Amino acid sequence: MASESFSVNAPEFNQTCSELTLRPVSPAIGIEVCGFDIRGEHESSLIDTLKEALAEHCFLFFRGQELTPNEQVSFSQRFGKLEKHVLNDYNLKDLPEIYVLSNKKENNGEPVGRAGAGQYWHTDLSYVKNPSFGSLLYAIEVPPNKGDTLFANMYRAYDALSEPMRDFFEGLKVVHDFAHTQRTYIEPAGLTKPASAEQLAKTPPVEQPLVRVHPKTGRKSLYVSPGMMTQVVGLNALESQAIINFLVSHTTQPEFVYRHRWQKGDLVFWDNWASMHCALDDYGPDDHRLMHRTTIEGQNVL
Ligand SMILES: O=C(O)CCC(=O)C(=O)O
Repeated sequence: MASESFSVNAPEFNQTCSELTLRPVSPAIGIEVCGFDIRGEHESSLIDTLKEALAEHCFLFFRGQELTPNEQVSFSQRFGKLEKHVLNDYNLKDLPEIYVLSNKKENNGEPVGRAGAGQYWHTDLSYVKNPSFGSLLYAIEVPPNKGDTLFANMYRAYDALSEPMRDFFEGLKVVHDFAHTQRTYIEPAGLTKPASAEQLAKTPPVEQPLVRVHPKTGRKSLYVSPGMMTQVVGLNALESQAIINFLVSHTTQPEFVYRHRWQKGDLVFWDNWASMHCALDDYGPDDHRLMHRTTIEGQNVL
């Protein structure tokens, strides 16, 4: 069969919609919101519908968007107050709510954004006391057929546990530490400059519950961020590492995971409380990738 006859995405992903349509992206996670222009004036009832779909399915995506940074910020603010990322060198100077992820360089050699971000399983800002509720990532430039992102559904991961394991996990806390991420992933990769002492001082280790109840759905999920977790509180080092290893292998099972193949103009919105994600490191310096992220605070939302 000629290769032209293959279609990578399910055909319905590429069909436009004459009216607003919400349709599942995969059995694991996600809803595609089709027939929706982010730039429009949106009734609160419509925003509420999106909030509900997000809380239930952990991941929304909107294809074919054409957004300025201000338009992305305005839409994101309909869901809550925005964070300014602690790695502030990568926030847009005149609009610091936009955090730039990119492997591109300016003519003077300065990075356009943060290279190699999130190339390990994590959920955003799990290393702060009130972790972010959601993040929106907008694809401005993507290398063809590379640089996909994996998303995993942590409700499903919780639901699949046996009763004794759920009982054991209930009430456990885990230490999440941004400095650990820097030491383990960022510094060895050498793609971006390490966080400064001042930035690390703003992000001391925090304890997070291993099982979270989502305030909107009332459902339990595993709150797991492997790139940031260092210690299960109250367990000895061997026990703690065994539990962390188990959590990584359990939560990343294929049936909980969807792989997003980016197209320019995609806006993806994920719920950080009930999902985690991992950007794939399968492209080189000449495969240009440029994304803008907005991040919603974890307080006073929903
Ligand atoms: O670049 C990506 O695909 C994901 C980046 C990421 O992990 C993040 O923004 O938290």
